Amino acid sequence: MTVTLRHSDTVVPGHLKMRWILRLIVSVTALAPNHTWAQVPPRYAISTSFAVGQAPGSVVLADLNRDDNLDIIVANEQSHSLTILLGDGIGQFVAAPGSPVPAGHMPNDVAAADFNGDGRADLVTDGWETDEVEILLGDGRGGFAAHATERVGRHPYQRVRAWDVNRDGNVDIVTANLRGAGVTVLLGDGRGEFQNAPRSPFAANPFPTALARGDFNSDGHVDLAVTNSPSNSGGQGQDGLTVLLAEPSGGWRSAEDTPVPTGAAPTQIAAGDLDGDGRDEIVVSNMNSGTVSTAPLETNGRILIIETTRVGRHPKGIAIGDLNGDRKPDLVVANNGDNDIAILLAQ
Ligand SMILES: [Ca+2]
Ligand SMILES: [Ca+2]
Ligand SMILES: [Ca+2]
Ligand SMILES: [Ca+2]
Repeated sequence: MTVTLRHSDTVVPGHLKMRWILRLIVSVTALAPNHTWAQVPPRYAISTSFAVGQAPGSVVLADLNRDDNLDIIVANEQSHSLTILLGDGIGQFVAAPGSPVPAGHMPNDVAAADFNGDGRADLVTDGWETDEVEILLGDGRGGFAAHATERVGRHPYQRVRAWDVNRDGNVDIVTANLRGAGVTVLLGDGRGEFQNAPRSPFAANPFPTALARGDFNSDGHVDLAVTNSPSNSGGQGQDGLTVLLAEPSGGWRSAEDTPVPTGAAPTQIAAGDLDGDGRDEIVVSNMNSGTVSTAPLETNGRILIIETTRVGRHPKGIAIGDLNGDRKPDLVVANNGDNDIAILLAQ
């Protein structure tokens, strides 16, 4: 592991009451001695490799057969199928009966949740070409059967998520529609059926590429945030961030003056309460700027963009969590162009 102490690239926005210092860049290939402050990342060895379908895209972990061992779902875009691998809890996997499971047309992303309330995990996949999501119901043993398709916006590519967005106890489905300039919300009835939320899809500006949820104005309703990345999608428009605020009557409306410009090619997004003020903030990785932006919603409803710090080349994946046990949320960013990750510890 190589550990490089970088300059303190801090931001101290007055009302954010928070600063991050880019503390270390962790390369996953070697180990540097005598750095007690740097947690040594786990080392990995490939235990087994499994053949899956063609052009596997997303991979998701869930316990599909209720044995408390995590199982693996892989979306095979070019084989139009899902590979289901059942885990034994000690690192070995076997293909579930019926795997690979046919799944729509060009599934790229997949999410697992119980859509029909039988306690068994179900799946939803996106369909790049058909502008649909496909819902597959689980049998609790790792098998899945096609249940329904639901039309969403154009090219729901790579972003299908399952949450209870309206907090009625039933899991819903959300897609960001890359070429539909919108977000589709399908409300579940808890019995496996879905219907578009009133007024869905919700306008979310051109080329939404990534999706996160949070309560950005602390009104108790789940809001949505998407990155808009026309520069990275062969399109026209403003790279930036769009926040869709939940309306008490249902539905979402975009916050004022969106998309708010971020760095270049905002690619991934995460949300969480970064500063402990009870409202969630948004973080975005700007792939072509090499930076991360932080975005709180101000009390006047406007989004403030703070381009926090340089993290590396082509940052993509971003995640929030308390990495050092001080109860402050830290950030991890995957630098696609550097083959390393940046860890930003909250100060
Ligand atoms: Ca399992
Ligand atoms: Ca189920
Ligand atoms: Ca719901
Ligand atoms: Ca809200």
